[in-house]
Amino acid sequence: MVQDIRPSGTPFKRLFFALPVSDAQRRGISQWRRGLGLRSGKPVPNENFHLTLLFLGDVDAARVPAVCAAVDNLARPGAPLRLLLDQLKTWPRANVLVLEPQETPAALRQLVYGLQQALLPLGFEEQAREYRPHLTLSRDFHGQAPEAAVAPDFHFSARHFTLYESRKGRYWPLAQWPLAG
Ligand code: 2AM
Repeated sequence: MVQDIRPSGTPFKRLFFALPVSDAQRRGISQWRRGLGLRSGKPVPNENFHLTLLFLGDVDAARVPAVCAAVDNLARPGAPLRLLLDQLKTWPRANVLVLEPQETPAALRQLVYGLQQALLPLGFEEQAREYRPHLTLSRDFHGQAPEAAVAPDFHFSARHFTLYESRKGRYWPLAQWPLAG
């Protein structure tokens, strides 16, 4: 398998935890996005839609099993995570166009907090920024969010969360954990 290699010769992977998006929902969001007629930015490919929980960045490949083991013992919400993506926003500093929920479920905050805490002993630092659930629609986006003719109203539900590797513009699931049961 082709590996990304540090100058020191150590293989690494670019990793993040996220809630996956179902195929049906990808199609729905992509179709709705087409209706926005975006003129700025690079649209995120449908197959890459996700809701980031925690971005880890470049991690030595040999540490992936330890990352997974740390997460194995995490307290889970005990039920699917549901949220309503009903806000179209720009994040001007990150230059992204995103879908956000108006309300962030407490169980989602707890999951993200739990992930951060579980990974502290492995040397991953706590995130300085406040967690904001979002689904990125477009990157390198400049200007204001367009007026949507049809207001966003995506009822999102996740039964598990996933550790992804970002490689060559695609996201590859490495491991997943159920949220309930
Ligand atoms: P995303 O657009 O794929 O979700 C590293 O900064 C990555 O973490 C960003 O590319 C973004 O990935 C995600 N991110 C940035 N700010 C965030 C925030 N406040 N809450 C959650 N995820 C964030």
